[in-house]
Amino acid sequence: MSGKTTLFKRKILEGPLTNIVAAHNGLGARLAERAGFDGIWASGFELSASYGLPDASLISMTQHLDASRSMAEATEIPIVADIDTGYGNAINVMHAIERYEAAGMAAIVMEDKMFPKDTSLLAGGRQEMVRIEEFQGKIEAALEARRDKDFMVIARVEALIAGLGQEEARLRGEKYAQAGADAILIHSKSKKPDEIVTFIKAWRLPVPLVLVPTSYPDLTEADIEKLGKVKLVIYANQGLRAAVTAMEKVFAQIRADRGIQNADKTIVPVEHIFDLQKVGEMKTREKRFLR
Ligand code: SPV
Ligand code: MG
Repeated sequence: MSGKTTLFKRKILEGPLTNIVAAHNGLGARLAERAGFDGIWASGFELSASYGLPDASLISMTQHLDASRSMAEATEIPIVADIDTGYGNAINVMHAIERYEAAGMAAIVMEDKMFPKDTSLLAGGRQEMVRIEEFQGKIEAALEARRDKDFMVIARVEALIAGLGQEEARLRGEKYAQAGADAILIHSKSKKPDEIVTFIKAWRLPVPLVLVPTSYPDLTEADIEKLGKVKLVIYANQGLRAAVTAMEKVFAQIRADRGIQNADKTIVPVEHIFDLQKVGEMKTREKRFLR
């Protein structure tokens, strides 16, 4: 159906390291595309934060699906949807896969935590894992539900996040790969890349790995390429954090100045936003069709 899924899968399996960046709406997705990223991470963390909510299964599947769809509609590049735990059991997963595939996603990532989940990077977060067999069933359900075999099902291992150690993480990664996952995302909240590097070195299966280096930002793409085996890197929240950095600064300036006289010079003009909204395209249409 979609050449996008095939091209994306081939790029991940055969190409050099693929990079994607998080967004949670059409505007952010368009900025990511214009910046030259290979794709977009439809982040549950970012979307939850945009509602002012914790990333703890509080937003619904349809809320996340709508946001993901709006990003797919606003861009040409592939979207990898973060479907958290799959919104329940294997039956919920099948429903989610059908909907996300129909919404034009190129891939999904599903994590092996219990529903409702808690966010991964929170110190002292509630990290409860599902049984390996249960998650294998969820992966198999996802594979069965997809119509396009190139729509990637990426399984996310949270064992390091839950403090269960390398053995458990490796076992889970292998079991999920055996269940048919197209790639394995290994997540870590360690401030140094050591535990991720240990995992990568011990990884023996031909299934590619995926990293989210939020908590170990010193590991660059060049470093990751040298390690091999990792085919996708996800920058999971830098856009949101950049927006918060900028908004806090500008809002403080406006309050301090009791006006926008200084802040205005530090922000993009409205014409820049018009351009991001593709107002020009609309105007061309107006000329042709408004009579
Ligand atoms: C997200 O961006 O929603 C993620 C990555 O799943 S993390 O926040 O590190 O769990
Ligand atoms: Mg998430």
